[in-house]
Amino acid sequence: MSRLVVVSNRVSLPEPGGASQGGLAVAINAALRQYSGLWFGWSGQSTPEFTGRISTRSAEGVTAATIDLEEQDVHEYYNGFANRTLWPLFHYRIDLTAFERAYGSGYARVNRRFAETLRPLIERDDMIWVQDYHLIPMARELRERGVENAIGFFLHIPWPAREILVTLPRHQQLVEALFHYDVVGFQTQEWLDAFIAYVRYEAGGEVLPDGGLRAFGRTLRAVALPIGLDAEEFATMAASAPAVESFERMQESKIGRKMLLGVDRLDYSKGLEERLMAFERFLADHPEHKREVFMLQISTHTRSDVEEYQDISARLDALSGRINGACAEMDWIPVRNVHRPHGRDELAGIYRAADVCLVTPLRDGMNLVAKEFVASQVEDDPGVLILSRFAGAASQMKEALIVNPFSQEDVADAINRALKMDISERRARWRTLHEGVAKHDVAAWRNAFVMLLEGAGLEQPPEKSNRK
Ligand code: GDG
Repeated sequence: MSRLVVVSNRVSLPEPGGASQGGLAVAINAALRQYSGLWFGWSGQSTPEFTGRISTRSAEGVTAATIDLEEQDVHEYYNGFANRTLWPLFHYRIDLTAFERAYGSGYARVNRRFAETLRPLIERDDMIWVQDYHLIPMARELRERGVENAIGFFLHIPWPAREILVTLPRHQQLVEALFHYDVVGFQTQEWLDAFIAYVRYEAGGEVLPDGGLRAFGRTLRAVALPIGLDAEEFATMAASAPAVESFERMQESKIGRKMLLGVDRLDYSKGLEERLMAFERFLADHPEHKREVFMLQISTHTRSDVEEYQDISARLDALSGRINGACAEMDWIPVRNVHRPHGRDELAGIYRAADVCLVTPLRDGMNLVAKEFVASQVEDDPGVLILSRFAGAASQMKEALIVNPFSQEDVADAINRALKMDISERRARWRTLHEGVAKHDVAAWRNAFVMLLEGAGLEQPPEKSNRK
Protein backbone atom coordinates (compact mmCIF):
# COMPACT_ATOMS: atom_id res chain seq x y z
CA MET A 1 0.00 0.00 0.00
CA SER A 2 1.32 3.44 -0.88
CA ARG A 3 2.08 5.86 1.87
CA LEU A 4 -0.21 8.84 2.25
CA VAL A 5 1.49 12.21 2.59
CA VAL A 6 -0.88 14.91 3.78
CA VAL A 7 0.18 18.52 3.40
CA SER A 8 -1.70 21.28 5.16
CA ASN A 9 -0.96 24.71 6.52
CA ARG A 10 -0.94 23.62 10.16
CA VAL A 11 -0.11 20.24 11.56
CA SER A 12 -1.60 19.47 14.90
CA LEU A 13 -1.26 16.01 16.34
CA PRO A 14 -3.81 15.00 18.98
CA GLU A 15 -3.07 15.92 22.56
CA PRO A 16 -4.41 14.22 25.65
CA GLY A 17 -7.84 15.65 26.45
CA GLY A 18 -8.17 17.01 22.91
CA ALA A 19 -7.33 20.70 23.06
CA SER A 20 -9.14 23.07 20.71
CA GLN A 21 -8.55 22.31 17.03
CA GLY A 22 -10.27 23.63 13.94
CA GLY A 23 -12.39 21.42 11.74
CA LEU A 24 -9.61 20.58 9.33
CA ALA A 25 -7.16 19.41 12.00
CA VAL A 26 -9.82 17.27 13.62
CA ALA A 27 -10.66 15.65 10.30
CA ILE A 28 -7.05 15.03 9.21
CA ASN A 29 -6.15 13.47 12.53
CA ALA A 30 -9.08 11.15 12.16
CA ALA A 31 -8.26 10.41 8.53
CA LEU A 32 -4.60 9.57 9.22
CA ARG A 33 -5.12 7.68 12.47
CA GLN A 34 -5.19 4.24 10.87
CA TYR A 35 -2.68 5.16 8.18
CA SER A 36 1.07 5.07 8.57
CA GLY A 37 1.04 8.48 7.04
CA LEU A 38 3.23 11.55 6.96
CA TRP A 39 1.71 14.93 7.75
CA PHE A 40 3.70 17.94 6.59
CA GLY A 41 3.08 21.60 7.33
CA TRP A 42 3.83 24.70 9.35
CA SER A 43 4.68 24.35 13.04
CA GLY A 44 2.83 27.55 13.92
CA GLN A 45 6.18 29.09 15.03
CA SER A 46 8.00 31.91 13.35
CA THR A 47 11.69 32.77 13.16
CA PRO A 48 13.36 36.00 11.95
CA GLU A 49 14.75 34.08 8.95
CA PHE A 50 13.60 30.96 7.14
CA THR A 51 15.83 27.95 7.93
CA GLY A 52 13.96 25.09 6.24
CA ARG A 53 14.78 22.90 9.25
CA ILE A 54 12.32 20.02 9.63
CA SER A 55 11.15 18.81 13.05
CA THR A 56 9.49 15.42 13.28
CA ARG A 57 7.23 13.92 15.92
CA SER A 58 5.01 10.85 15.96
CA ALA A 59 1.73 10.10 17.69
CA GLU A 60 -0.84 7.37 17.14
CA GLY A 61 0.88 6.09 13.97
CA VAL A 62 1.10 9.50 12.31
CA THR A 63 4.47 11.19 11.72
CA ALA A 64 4.34 14.94 11.68
CA ALA A 65 7.06 16.89 9.88
CA THR A 66 6.91 20.63 10.47
CA ILE A 67 8.85 23.71 9.53
CA ASP A 68 8.91 27.17 11.04
CA LEU A 69 8.09 30.14 8.86
CA GLU A 70 9.69 33.55 8.69
CA GLU A 71 7.79 36.38 10.39
CA GLN A 72 7.19 38.06 7.04
CA ASP A 73 5.73 34.77 5.73
CA VAL A 74 3.26 34.63 8.57
CA HIS A 75 2.23 38.19 7.88
CA GLU A 76 1.92 37.96 4.09
CA TYR A 77 0.95 34.34 3.54
CA TYR A 78 -1.04 33.25 6.60
CA ASN A 79 -2.56 36.43 8.00
CA GLY A 80 -2.42 38.04 4.56
CA PHE A 81 -3.31 36.11 1.41
CA ALA A 82 -4.86 33.11 3.16
CA ASN A 83 -6.90 34.82 5.83
CA ARG A 84 -7.39 38.36 4.56
CA THR A 85 -7.81 37.55 0.85
CA LEU A 86 -8.91 34.00 0.06
CA TRP A 87 -10.93 33.26 3.23
CA PRO A 88 -13.22 36.31 3.04
CA LEU A 89 -13.49 36.14 -0.75
CA PHE A 90 -14.41 32.46 -0.82
CA HIS A 91 -17.01 33.19 1.89
CA TYR A 92 -18.57 35.92 -0.26
CA ARG A 93 -17.19 38.81 1.80
CA ILE A 94 -15.68 41.00 -0.93
CA ASP A 95 -16.15 43.90 1.48
CA LEU A 96 -13.61 42.34 3.85
CA THR A 97 -11.21 41.10 1.19
CA ALA A 98 -7.74 42.67 1.05
CA PHE A 99 -6.23 42.82 -2.42
CA GLU A 100 -2.53 43.43 -1.82
CA ARG A 101 0.33 42.39 -4.06
CA ALA A 102 2.65 41.69 -1.15
CA TYR A 103 0.19 39.11 0.13
CA GLY A 104 0.18 37.33 -3.22
CA SER A 105 4.00 37.25 -3.28
CA GLY A 106 4.14 35.91 0.25
CA TYR A 107 1.65 33.19 -0.67
CA ALA A 108 3.73 32.13 -3.68
CA ARG A 109 6.96 32.23 -1.63
CA VAL A 110 5.60 30.03 1.18
CA ASN A 111 4.18 27.51 -1.27
CA ARG A 112 7.62 27.37 -2.88
CA ARG A 113 9.28 26.90 0.49
CA PHE A 114 6.86 24.14 1.43
CA ALA A 115 7.55 22.34 -1.85
CA GLU A 116 11.32 22.71 -1.59
CA THR A 117 11.38 21.35 1.95
CA LEU A 118 8.92 18.54 1.30
CA ARG A 119 10.57 17.38 -1.95
CA PRO A 120 13.36 15.22 -0.37
CA LEU A 121 10.83 13.50 1.90
CA ILE A 122 8.73 12.19 -0.98
CA GLU A 123 9.17 8.54 -1.87
CA ARG A 124 8.43 6.90 -5.18
CA ASP A 125 5.03 5.42 -4.44
CA ASP A 126 3.68 8.11 -2.13
CA MET A 127 0.29 9.61 -2.74
CA ILE A 128 0.24 13.27 -1.86
CA TRP A 129 -2.90 14.92 -0.56
CA VAL A 130 -2.80 18.70 -0.16
CA GLN A 131 -5.41 20.38 2.03
CA ASP A 132 -7.16 23.67 1.65
CA TYR A 133 -6.90 27.17 0.33
CA HIS A 134 -3.52 27.99 1.87
CA LEU A 135 -1.74 25.64 -0.52
CA ILE A 136 -3.45 25.80 -3.90
CA PRO A 137 -0.13 26.27 -5.82
CA MET A 138 1.61 23.31 -4.07
CA ALA A 139 1.14 20.81 -6.91
CA ARG A 140 2.57 23.21 -9.48
CA GLU A 141 5.59 23.84 -7.23
CA LEU A 142 6.10 20.11 -6.68
CA ARG A 143 5.74 19.30 -10.38
CA GLU A 144 8.35 21.97 -11.18
CA ARG A 145 10.67 20.07 -8.86
CA GLY A 146 10.13 16.83 -10.74
CA VAL A 147 7.47 15.21 -8.57
CA GLU A 148 5.32 12.95 -10.72
CA ASN A 149 3.43 11.17 -7.95
CA ALA A 150 -0.35 11.32 -7.83
CA ILE A 151 -1.30 14.59 -6.10
CA GLY A 152 -4.76 15.46 -4.86
CA PHE A 153 -6.26 18.59 -3.36
CA PHE A 154 -9.26 19.05 -1.11
CA LEU A 155 -10.90 22.42 -0.53
CA HIS A 156 -12.51 22.61 2.91
CA ILE A 157 -14.20 25.94 2.30
CA PRO A 158 -16.74 26.92 -0.38
CA TRP A 159 -15.69 27.52 -3.96
CA PRO A 160 -17.24 30.88 -4.79
CA ALA A 161 -19.44 31.78 -7.73
CA ARG A 162 -17.50 32.92 -10.77
CA GLU A 163 -18.79 36.50 -10.39
CA ILE A 164 -17.15 36.65 -6.96
CA LEU A 165 -13.91 34.91 -7.90
CA VAL A 166 -13.14 37.24 -10.79
CA THR A 167 -12.80 40.14 -8.36
CA LEU A 168 -9.47 38.58 -7.38
CA PRO A 169 -6.58 39.92 -9.43
CA ARG A 170 -4.83 37.00 -11.17
CA HIS A 171 -7.74 34.63 -10.49
CA GLN A 172 -6.80 32.62 -13.60
CA GLN A 173 -3.35 31.93 -12.19
CA LEU A 174 -4.94 30.45 -9.08
CA VAL A 175 -7.25 28.20 -11.06
CA GLU A 176 -4.50 27.21 -13.46
CA ALA A 177 -2.48 26.05 -10.45
CA LEU A 178 -5.27 23.65 -9.54
CA PHE A 179 -4.86 21.92 -12.88
CA HIS A 180 -1.51 20.52 -11.74
CA TYR A 181 -3.41 18.20 -9.40
CA ASP A 182 -4.78 14.85 -10.52
CA VAL A 183 -7.85 15.00 -8.30
CA VAL A 184 -9.56 18.06 -6.80
CA GLY A 185 -12.29 17.59 -4.19
CA PHE A 186 -14.99 19.98 -3.01
CA GLN A 187 -17.37 19.60 -0.08
CA THR A 188 -20.60 19.82 -2.10
CA GLN A 189 -22.01 19.60 -5.60
CA GLU A 190 -22.81 23.31 -5.38
CA TRP A 191 -19.16 24.29 -4.92
CA LEU A 192 -18.14 21.83 -7.63
CA ASP A 193 -20.69 23.31 -10.04
CA ALA A 194 -19.31 26.78 -9.34
CA PHE A 195 -15.82 25.53 -10.16
CA ILE A 196 -16.97 23.89 -13.38
CA ALA A 197 -18.78 27.08 -14.39
CA TYR A 198 -15.53 29.03 -13.96
CA VAL A 199 -13.55 26.46 -15.95
CA ARG A 200 -16.05 26.53 -18.81
CA TYR A 201 -16.93 30.18 -19.06
CA GLU A 202 -13.86 31.96 -17.73
CA ALA A 203 -11.02 29.59 -18.66
CA GLY A 204 -12.52 28.25 -21.90
CA GLY A 205 -12.22 24.70 -20.59
CA GLU A 206 -14.47 21.70 -21.10
CA VAL A 207 -16.03 18.75 -19.33
CA LEU A 208 -14.76 15.57 -21.01
CA PRO A 209 -17.04 12.61 -21.76
CA ASP A 210 -15.49 10.64 -18.87
CA GLY A 211 -16.30 13.49 -16.46
CA GLY A 212 -12.75 14.88 -16.34
CA LEU A 213 -12.15 18.61 -16.67
CA ARG A 214 -9.76 20.00 -19.24
CA ALA A 215 -8.29 23.50 -19.31
CA PHE A 216 -4.88 25.18 -19.54
CA GLY A 217 -3.69 22.15 -21.52
CA ARG A 218 -4.19 19.82 -18.53
CA THR A 219 -6.81 17.45 -17.23
CA LEU A 220 -8.04 16.80 -13.71
CA ARG A 221 -10.81 14.90 -12.00
CA ALA A 222 -13.04 17.14 -9.88
CA VAL A 223 -15.41 15.61 -7.35
CA ALA A 224 -17.87 16.54 -4.62
CA LEU A 225 -16.93 14.61 -1.48
CA PRO A 226 -18.41 15.89 1.78
CA ILE A 227 -16.18 15.52 4.80
CA GLY A 228 -17.49 13.63 7.84
CA LEU A 229 -16.74 12.95 11.48
CA ASP A 230 -14.92 10.11 13.05
CA ALA A 231 -18.36 9.16 14.34
CA GLU A 232 -17.19 6.14 16.31
CA GLU A 233 -14.44 8.06 18.07
CA PHE A 234 -16.93 10.79 18.81
CA ALA A 235 -19.44 8.35 20.30
CA THR A 236 -16.71 6.84 22.50
CA MET A 237 -15.69 10.29 23.61
CA ALA A 238 -19.29 11.25 24.34
CA ALA A 239 -19.48 8.32 26.76
CA SER A 240 -16.18 9.19 28.49
CA ALA A 241 -15.97 10.40 32.09
CA PRO A 242 -15.19 14.07 31.23
CA ALA A 243 -18.13 14.13 28.79
CA VAL A 244 -20.52 12.68 31.35
CA GLU A 245 -19.23 15.13 33.91
CA SER A 246 -19.75 18.16 31.68
CA PHE A 247 -23.20 16.83 30.68
CA GLU A 248 -24.21 16.57 34.34
CA ARG A 249 -22.78 19.96 35.14
CA MET A 250 -24.79 21.47 32.29
CA GLN A 251 -27.97 19.70 33.35
CA GLU A 252 -27.58 21.07 36.83
CA SER A 253 -26.99 24.58 35.63
CA LYS A 254 -30.01 24.45 33.29
CA ILE A 255 -32.35 24.13 36.29
CA GLY A 256 -35.05 22.75 34.02
CA ARG A 257 -34.65 25.46 31.36
CA LYS A 258 -34.16 24.65 27.69
CA MET A 259 -30.73 25.32 26.28
CA LEU A 260 -30.01 26.64 22.79
CA LEU A 261 -26.38 26.01 21.90
CA GLY A 262 -23.93 27.54 19.45
CA VAL A 263 -20.32 26.30 19.10
CA ASP A 264 -18.09 28.09 16.61
CA ARG A 265 -14.69 29.47 15.92
CA LEU A 266 -15.12 33.21 16.34
CA ASP A 267 -15.41 34.02 12.66
CA TYR A 268 -17.58 36.42 10.66
CA SER A 269 -18.60 33.58 8.32
CA LYS A 270 -20.34 31.76 11.15
CA GLY A 271 -23.23 34.25 11.43
CA LEU A 272 -22.82 34.81 15.16
CA GLU A 273 -24.25 38.30 15.36
CA GLU A 274 -27.17 37.37 13.12
CA ARG A 275 -27.84 34.36 15.37
CA LEU A 276 -27.91 36.45 18.55
CA MET A 277 -30.19 38.97 16.90
CA ALA A 278 -32.50 36.16 15.82
CA PHE A 279 -32.60 34.94 19.41
CA GLU A 280 -33.44 38.45 20.57
CA ARG A 281 -36.18 38.52 17.96
CA PHE A 282 -37.49 35.18 19.21
CA LEU A 283 -37.68 36.52 22.78
CA ALA A 284 -39.58 39.56 21.54
CA ASP A 285 -41.99 37.48 19.42
CA HIS A 286 -42.50 34.80 22.09
CA PRO A 287 -42.31 36.43 25.50
CA GLU A 288 -44.03 33.33 26.92
CA HIS A 289 -40.72 31.48 26.45
CA LYS A 290 -38.71 34.00 28.46
CA ARG A 291 -37.16 32.49 31.59
CA GLU A 292 -37.74 28.99 30.12
CA VAL A 293 -34.87 29.17 27.70
CA PHE A 294 -31.33 30.51 27.39
CA MET A 295 -28.60 30.46 24.78
CA LEU A 296 -25.07 29.20 25.44
CA GLN A 297 -22.77 30.54 22.74
CA ILE A 298 -19.24 29.12 22.84
CA SER A 299 -17.03 31.00 20.40
CA THR A 300 -13.31 30.43 20.66
CA HIS A 301 -10.83 32.98 19.37
CA THR A 302 -8.84 32.18 16.25
CA ARG A 303 -6.70 34.28 13.90
CA SER A 304 -6.54 36.98 16.54
CA ASP A 305 -3.74 38.78 14.65
CA VAL A 306 -6.19 39.64 11.88
CA GLU A 307 -8.04 42.88 12.50
CA GLU A 308 -11.43 41.68 11.26
CA TYR A 309 -11.36 38.95 13.93
CA GLN A 310 -10.72 41.46 16.71
CA ASP A 311 -13.67 43.48 15.40
CA ILE A 312 -16.10 40.59 15.39
CA SER A 313 -15.04 39.58 18.90
CA ALA A 314 -15.75 43.09 20.21
CA ARG A 315 -19.08 43.30 18.36
CA LEU A 316 -20.26 39.95 19.64
CA ASP A 317 -19.45 40.87 23.24
CA ALA A 318 -21.24 44.19 22.86
CA LEU A 319 -24.29 42.53 21.34
CA SER A 320 -24.64 39.81 23.95
CA GLY A 321 -24.13 42.44 26.65
CA ARG A 322 -26.85 44.58 25.12
CA ILE A 323 -29.32 41.68 24.87
CA ASN A 324 -28.62 40.64 28.45
CA GLY A 325 -28.92 44.23 29.67
CA ALA A 326 -32.25 44.67 27.95
CA CYS A 327 -33.83 41.27 28.66
CA ALA A 328 -32.21 39.70 31.75
CA GLU A 329 -34.03 39.42 35.04
CA MET A 330 -32.51 39.07 38.45
CA ASP A 331 -32.56 35.28 38.25
CA TRP A 332 -32.39 34.71 34.48
CA ILE A 333 -29.78 35.62 31.88
CA PRO A 334 -30.73 34.95 28.26
CA VAL A 335 -27.23 34.72 26.73
CA ARG A 336 -24.17 32.98 28.14
CA ASN A 337 -21.32 34.20 25.98
CA VAL A 338 -18.24 32.02 26.49
CA HIS A 339 -14.85 32.35 24.77
CA ARG A 340 -12.92 29.76 26.76
CA PRO A 341 -11.98 26.75 24.59
CA HIS A 342 -13.18 23.37 25.80
CA GLY A 343 -11.75 19.88 25.46
CA ARG A 344 -13.49 17.86 22.76
CA ASP A 345 -14.76 15.41 25.36
CA GLU A 346 -16.16 18.24 27.47
CA LEU A 347 -17.78 19.64 24.35
CA ALA A 348 -19.49 16.31 23.61
CA GLY A 349 -21.20 16.48 27.03
CA ILE A 350 -22.31 20.06 26.38
CA TYR A 351 -23.77 19.08 22.98
CA ARG A 352 -25.70 16.27 24.63
CA ALA A 353 -27.21 18.62 27.19
CA ALA A 354 -28.44 21.02 24.50
CA ASP A 355 -32.11 20.98 23.48
CA VAL A 356 -31.46 22.89 20.28
CA CYS A 357 -28.22 23.49 18.39
CA LEU A 358 -27.99 26.56 16.16
CA VAL A 359 -25.58 26.14 13.27
CA THR A 360 -26.29 29.23 11.23
CA PRO A 361 -23.24 30.25 9.21
CA LEU A 362 -23.71 32.77 6.43
CA ARG A 363 -21.52 30.52 4.32
CA ASP A 364 -19.53 27.43 5.32
CA GLY A 365 -17.73 24.70 3.40
CA MET A 366 -19.31 21.93 5.47
CA ASN A 367 -19.58 22.57 9.24
CA LEU A 368 -18.60 19.73 11.52
CA VAL A 369 -20.35 21.17 14.57
CA ALA A 370 -23.71 20.17 13.05
CA LYS A 371 -22.47 16.58 12.75
CA GLU A 372 -20.87 16.55 16.21
CA PHE A 373 -24.14 17.72 17.76
CA VAL A 374 -26.07 14.90 16.08
CA ALA A 375 -23.42 12.32 17.06
CA SER A 376 -23.64 13.40 20.71
CA GLN A 377 -27.40 13.00 21.12
CA VAL A 378 -29.03 9.96 22.68
CA GLU A 379 -32.14 8.41 21.17
CA ASP A 380 -34.32 8.81 24.29
CA ASP A 381 -34.37 12.54 24.12
CA PRO A 382 -32.53 13.95 21.10
CA GLY A 383 -32.11 17.67 20.59
CA VAL A 384 -33.12 19.54 17.43
CA LEU A 385 -30.63 20.86 14.87
CA ILE A 386 -31.30 24.23 13.25
CA LEU A 387 -29.04 24.49 10.20
CA SER A 388 -28.26 27.24 7.73
CA ARG A 389 -29.00 26.47 4.11
CA PHE A 390 -25.64 28.07 3.32
CA ALA A 391 -23.60 25.47 5.20
CA GLY A 392 -22.34 22.63 3.03
CA ALA A 393 -23.81 20.29 5.66
CA ALA A 394 -27.32 21.32 4.60
CA SER A 395 -26.95 19.34 1.39
CA GLN A 396 -26.71 16.15 3.45
CA MET A 397 -28.65 16.94 6.64
CA LYS A 398 -32.09 17.58 5.26
CA GLU A 399 -33.93 16.48 8.42
CA ALA A 400 -32.56 19.46 10.31
CA LEU A 401 -34.72 22.59 10.44
CA ILE A 402 -33.17 24.39 7.49
CA VAL A 403 -33.10 28.18 7.81
CA ASN A 404 -31.97 31.32 6.08
CA PRO A 405 -29.54 32.84 8.60
CA PHE A 406 -29.93 36.30 7.08
CA SER A 407 -33.60 36.34 8.15
CA GLN A 408 -34.08 36.86 11.87
CA GLU A 409 -37.76 35.99 11.47
CA ASP A 410 -36.96 32.69 9.83
CA VAL A 411 -34.47 31.69 12.54
CA ALA A 412 -36.78 32.90 15.33
CA ASP A 413 -39.63 30.79 13.89
CA ALA A 414 -37.35 27.76 13.71
CA ILE A 415 -36.33 28.21 17.36
CA ASN A 416 -40.01 28.29 18.31
CA ARG A 417 -40.71 25.20 16.23
CA ALA A 418 -37.74 23.32 17.67
CA LEU A 419 -38.78 24.07 21.24
CA LYS A 420 -42.31 22.83 20.55
CA MET A 421 -41.36 19.75 18.55
CA ASP A 422 -42.80 16.57 20.05
CA ILE A 423 -40.60 13.67 20.98
CA SER A 424 -41.65 11.38 18.12
CA GLU A 425 -40.74 13.96 15.48
CA ARG A 426 -37.47 14.72 17.25
CA ARG A 427 -36.58 11.05 17.32
CA ALA A 428 -37.55 10.45 13.69
CA ARG A 429 -35.49 13.40 12.47
CA TRP A 430 -32.53 12.51 14.65
CA ARG A 431 -32.49 8.85 13.59
CA THR A 432 -32.15 9.77 9.92
CA LEU A 433 -29.57 12.44 10.65
CA HIS A 434 -27.61 10.06 12.83
CA GLU A 435 -27.60 7.34 10.17
CA GLY A 436 -26.17 9.83 7.70
CA VAL A 437 -23.45 11.03 10.09
CA ALA A 438 -22.45 7.44 10.88
CA LYS A 439 -22.42 6.35 7.24
CA HIS A 440 -20.76 9.33 5.63
CA ASP A 441 -17.97 9.52 8.17
CA VAL A 442 -14.39 10.66 7.86
CA ALA A 443 -13.18 7.18 6.89
CA ALA A 444 -15.65 7.13 3.98
CA TRP A 445 -14.39 10.56 2.91
CA ARG A 446 -10.74 9.54 3.14
CA ASN A 447 -11.26 6.18 1.44
CA ALA A 448 -13.19 7.67 -1.46
CA PHE A 449 -10.56 10.34 -2.02
CA VAL A 450 -7.62 7.96 -1.69
CA MET A 451 -9.27 5.57 -4.13
CA LEU A 452 -9.52 8.33 -6.72
CA LEU A 453 -5.91 9.22 -6.09
CA GLU A 454 -4.85 5.59 -6.51
CA GLY A 455 -6.80 5.53 -9.77
CA ALA A 456 -5.02 8.69 -10.89
CA GLY A 457 -1.68 6.97 -10.17
CA LEU A 458 -2.67 4.02 -12.34
CA GLU A 459 -3.82 6.25 -15.17
CA GLN A 460 -0.34 7.75 -15.53
CA PRO A 461 1.59 6.76 -18.66
CA PRO A 462 4.24 4.01 -18.07
CA GLU A 463 7.20 6.37 -17.89
CA LYS A 464 5.28 8.28 -15.22
CA SER A 465 4.61 5.26 -13.03
CA ASN A 466 8.34 5.03 -12.39
CA ARG A 467 8.21 8.41 -11.00
CA LYS A 468 10.01 9.74 -8.04
C1 GDG B 1 -13.22 24.31 8.06
C2 GDG B 1 -14.42 24.77 7.21
C3 GDG B 1 -15.36 22.46 7.38
C4 GDG B 1 -14.99 24.62 18.28
N1 GDG B 1 -14.89 25.14 19.52
C5 GDG B 1 -14.14 24.29 20.21
C6 GDG B 1 -13.77 23.23 19.38
N2 GDG B 1 -14.30 23.47 18.20
C7 GDG B 1 -14.19 22.55 17.06
C8 GDG B 1 -15.53 21.94 16.74
C9 GDG B 1 -15.30 21.48 15.32
C10 GDG B 1 -14.32 22.51 14.81
O1 GDG B 1 -13.79 23.22 15.92
C11 GDG B 1 -14.99 23.54 13.91
O2 GDG B 1 -15.24 22.91 12.71
P1 GDG B 1 -16.15 23.52 11.57
O3 GDG B 1 -16.33 22.46 10.55
O4 GDG B 1 -17.41 23.98 12.19
O5 GDG B 1 -15.43 24.81 11.02
P2 GDG B 1 -13.96 25.37 10.56
O6 GDG B 1 -12.99 25.37 11.67
O7 GDG B 1 -14.25 26.69 9.94
O8 GDG B 1 -13.44 24.32 9.46
C12 GDG B 1 -15.66 23.96 7.56
C13 GDG B 1 -14.09 22.07 8.08
O9 GDG B 1 -12.99 22.91 7.72
C14 GDG B 1 -13.70 20.63 7.77
O10 GDG B 1 -13.62 20.43 6.40
O11 GDG B 1 -16.44 21.73 7.93
O12 GDG B 1 -16.73 24.33 6.72
O13 GDG B 1 -14.66 26.17 7.40
O14 GDG B 1 -14.71 20.22 15.26
O15 GDG B 1 -15.81 20.90 17.64
N3 GDG B 1 -13.02 22.20 19.76
C15 GDG B 1 -12.60 22.17 21.05
N4 GDG B 1 -12.92 23.18 21.93
C16 GDG B 1 -13.68 24.24 21.56
O16 GDG B 1 -13.98 25.11 22.37
N5 GDG B 1 -11.85 21.16 21.47
